[in-house]
Amino acid sequence: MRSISSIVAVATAILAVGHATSPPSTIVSSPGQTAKIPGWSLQSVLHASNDFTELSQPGVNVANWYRVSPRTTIMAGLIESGVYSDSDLWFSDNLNEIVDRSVFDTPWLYREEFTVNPSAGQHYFLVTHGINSKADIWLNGKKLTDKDFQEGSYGGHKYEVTNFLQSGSNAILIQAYETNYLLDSAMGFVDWNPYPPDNGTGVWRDVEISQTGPVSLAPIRFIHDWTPEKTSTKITIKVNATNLESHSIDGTLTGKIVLGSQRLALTEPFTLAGLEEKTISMTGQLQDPQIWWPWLWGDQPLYNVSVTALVNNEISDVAEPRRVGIRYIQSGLNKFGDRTFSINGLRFLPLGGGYSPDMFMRWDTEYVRKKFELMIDMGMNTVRLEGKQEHPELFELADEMGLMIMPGWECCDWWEGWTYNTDVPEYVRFTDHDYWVANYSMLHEASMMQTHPSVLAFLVGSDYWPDDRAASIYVDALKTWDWPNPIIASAGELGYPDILGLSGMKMDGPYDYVPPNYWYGGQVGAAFGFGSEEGPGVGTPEIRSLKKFLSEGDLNDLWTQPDKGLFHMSSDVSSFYTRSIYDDALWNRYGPPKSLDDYLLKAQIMDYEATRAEFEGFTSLQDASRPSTGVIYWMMNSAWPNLHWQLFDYYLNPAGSYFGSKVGARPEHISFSYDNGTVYLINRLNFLGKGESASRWVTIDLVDTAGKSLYHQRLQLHTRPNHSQGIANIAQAVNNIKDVGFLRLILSSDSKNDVVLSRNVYWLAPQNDVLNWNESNWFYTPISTYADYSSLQNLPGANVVTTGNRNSSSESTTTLQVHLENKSDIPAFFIRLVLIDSKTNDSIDPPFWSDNYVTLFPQESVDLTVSFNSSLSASPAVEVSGGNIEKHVITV
Ligand SMILES: *[C@@H]1O[C@H](CO)[C@@H](O)[C@H](O)[C@H]1NC(C)=O
Ligand SMILES: *[C@@H]1O[C@H](CO)[C@@H](O)[C@H](O)[C@H]1NC(C)=O
Ligand SMILES: *[C@@H]1O[C@H](CO)[C@@H](O)[C@H](O)[C@H]1NC(C)=O
Ligand SMILES: *[C@@H]1O[C@H](CO)[C@@H](O)[C@H](O)[C@H]1NC(C)=O
Ligand SMILES: *[C@@H]1O[C@H](CO)[C@@H](O)[C@H](O)[C@H]1NC(C)=O
Ligand SMILES: *[C@@H]1O[C@H](CO)[C@@H](O)[C@H](O)[C@H]1NC(C)=O
Ligand SMILES: *[C@@H]1O[C@H](CO)[C@@H](O)[C@H](O)[C@H]1NC(C)=O
Ligand SMILES: *[C@@H]1O[C@H](CO)[C@@H](O)[C@H](O)[C@H]1NC(C)=O
Ligand SMILES: CC(=O)N[C@H]1CO[C@H](CO)[C@@H](O)[C@@H]1O
Repeated sequence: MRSISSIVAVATAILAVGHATSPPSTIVSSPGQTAKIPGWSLQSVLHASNDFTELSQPGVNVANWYRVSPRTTIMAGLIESGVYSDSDLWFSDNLNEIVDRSVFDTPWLYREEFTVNPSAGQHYFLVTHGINSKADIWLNGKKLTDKDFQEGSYGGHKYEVTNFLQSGSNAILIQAYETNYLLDSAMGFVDWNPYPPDNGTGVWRDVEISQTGPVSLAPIRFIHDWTPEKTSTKITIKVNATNLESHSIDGTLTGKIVLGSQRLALTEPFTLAGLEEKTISMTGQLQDPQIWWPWLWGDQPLYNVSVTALVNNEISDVAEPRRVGIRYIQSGLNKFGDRTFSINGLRFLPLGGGYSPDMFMRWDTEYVRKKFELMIDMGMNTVRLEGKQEHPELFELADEMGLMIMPGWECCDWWEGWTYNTDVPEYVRFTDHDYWVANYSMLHEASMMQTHPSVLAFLVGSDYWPDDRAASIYVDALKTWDWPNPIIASAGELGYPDILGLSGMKMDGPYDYVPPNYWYGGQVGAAFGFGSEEGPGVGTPEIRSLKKFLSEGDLNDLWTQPDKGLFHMSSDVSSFYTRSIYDDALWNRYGPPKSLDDYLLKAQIMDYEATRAEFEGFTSLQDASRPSTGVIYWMMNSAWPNLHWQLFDYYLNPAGSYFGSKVGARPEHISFSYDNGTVYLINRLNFLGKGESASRWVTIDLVDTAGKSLYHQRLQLHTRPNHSQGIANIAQAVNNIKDVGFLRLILSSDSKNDVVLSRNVYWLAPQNDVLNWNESNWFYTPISTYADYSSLQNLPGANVVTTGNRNSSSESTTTLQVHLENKSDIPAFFIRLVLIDSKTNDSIDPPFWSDNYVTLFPQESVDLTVSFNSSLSASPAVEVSGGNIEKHVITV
């Protein structure tokens, strides 16, 4: 530890230099301004002075501390500073090996200096939005708050600091205390992945400084009374204003709501008694409001809202600018007690995935934008956040892109410390203080989310429901913020608080492998009701991604040690540390792998059919006698390079699970029920004339492995928006399959099949997998007899001619067209196309394929397109490989 006297000596020298250069600019300089602390110096208490009075004064030399970005957990800061690198940390089991964990058992310090020039009548605030897991904050040698108040990942507070500041340099010092997921209000990873070595400790969200006049404003609340069919809506903006002076103050609140030429100006005079806080409302009428829709159904018009408090005709404060959307959400339980949603009066079937942040909570707007683009490309419409609410930008992205967000609290740790929760240790129980933290967390997150049209509902519990005391705290906090959306007790149905009632959401698994016919089985997690988190446990990355994080030994284990615990699966305390259940199915259904390549091909085939069946199950049965009402795939993506529970990998490469989902979630689609041979016509579009129907043609073909036709049928029929209907049953034809048959369903809008809306190919065995439903547990249903697809290994080779050309290029996006032609009389099975850079042989991620992992019938040809960000490669190529074709590369 360095001595204080040397710190002071160096500091003096630095100040002297400071005087010689131009004075630093002020962080805020007029009322209504808010600025983020632009970065931090970061150090462990083990390597810093313990005299915080001194350390939190301006001028201290912290040149040998780490210099990090404004939102940075300790691990994120150490990576940013080059102590660790992603590629090293992620490789093999390095995360367990190379990190010095001893430094995370004690607090860390975040320090920064900023300049203000306060004068009389001005007020200054320090605003936090959550620090992991709790913190003391010092300003200019004085303690502002301590860890019993500034507590929780979502504990945001606004501190008046006027009396702490001085003209010129000011210093802020934050001591962030180590996080224990079971005892602290934080963001745990449960069984998702190994825990970050620092448990996410640190200043993970922004810290801001704001300046106001005598009256300050809180964030706004946006309320409207629009319901479908109304051509005009009442708009109300509410905001809490606080008089910071001890005498009464008169002022005016002004608001502007702007979208293109639509503009609503609001104004409201106010009087505040000394030190009074009160809600001020402004109301106006908006003619012909532009309505916000989920992406599949319409546009996402967003109105800019700005609100200013004027005192003596001068700006006293400006509320944080927000963009709002006008839409109408309803939710309830149907007669089976299943959760339903409608948006703008239309039945809404949530199809989505569970979101994971980066393991070190690093926020990258462009990375998340790409995740959302991939979701939309797959046909998904909903993102579930289980306890990882990230930042306002996530909601802004969703607002702009038309994705619905289902935020909520997390399971299995502090957040569910209820007396009846037997899944956490008995010492994990809410104290009075924990209820207090929960209240502040809910208030803060409500303030962040209230204005966002993308928010579908808030889940105040995950596996367990909050007890009555916590439930009423959450509900009151949400109501305080005029929460306009459904509030749901939990993501499961173990129990519920009276104030909220049943959730109507099931959490019965699966989380591990189940075969495609599972989803039609009418039991446990099958496609009926609302599945809040479920999936067949798949998501195997392709080889180029695997090589980035697995050693030769790990890669070898993957196909030779099917029961081995693997570091890149879930955490080692979970039921998902091995791939045993999945591998059993792979070995039995597709035959023992002969090589890593063979294993990965079979894994992609399994992943594809598994995710396709889940989404087809939930979409085809939306009008069944007990309808499916929504499903959240477990999980959409991973916190780190992972081997399962994802629809695209950490590097944004899509593989089998992605393209299976993309087919299964097509808005207009034709699908096959593995269970009883029904062919379904699926329509999730709501706009096709709202209830009108349109003419469609369906072509059904079944061939054997030699390409010989076993069945052919052509139907003309009508599709109805927002409906799924059984249109044929081909169970008898499927019974004629000897070893494996190929079923192709084509849906087109014209008699010549020129406009194909959906093309969908299945490989089918004579016997389905047999599920042992009675042995179902919370994470899967065992298979007692496996379907036999092993003859797919012996398909004769098919001759597929592949050509590519550059379809279009712009500065931002390049689109390639790939033509595939099967010149053979036999099917060409499971052709996977990988977009690569021809110079580096790396994959170009993310690629947006119109379709991929396709199976071609004899003599069939298809045209596919792929688009990617032009900056990623100037020399793209496509690697072609698959079931029964030779691997080759075509340059484009
Ligand atoms: C992280 O939290 C777990 C409890 O979930 C605890 O056992 C562990 O000690 C914590 N790690 C640190 C560095 O505090
Ligand atoms: C709305 O605000 C954004 C910035 O938040 C700005 O880019 C945009 O031009 C504004 N739109 C209108 C219609 O004022
Ligand atoms: C606004 O102020 C009133 C009066 O102090 C208070 O009851 C209410 O909880 C505040 N609302 C918000 C959203 O902070
Ligand atoms: C939650 O916090 C708000 C704001 O401080 C307060 O008005 C309310 O009484 C608190 N609720 C409970 C149950 O403590
Ligand atoms: C097939 O199963 C669905 C439910 O999954 C059922 O509605 C339908 O009647 C069944 N059809 C036949 C022909 O058994
Ligand atoms: C969508 O289908 C449901 C169930 O059949 C029906 O209640 C609803 O009115 C339909 N909505 C539209 C817009 O067709
Ligand atoms: C499953 O359990 C039910 C109810 O206990 C029983 O009726 C049925 O025979 C069982 N099925 C099998 C295959 O064991
Ligand atoms: C690009 O591909 C699309 C879809 O196949 C096609 O309609 C379009 O004509 C192609 N454009 C060019 C320039 O080749
Ligand atoms: C290599 C191969 O399978 N070639 C076949 C391609 O398709 C044509 C047309 O069916 C056959 O004649 C070839 O034998």
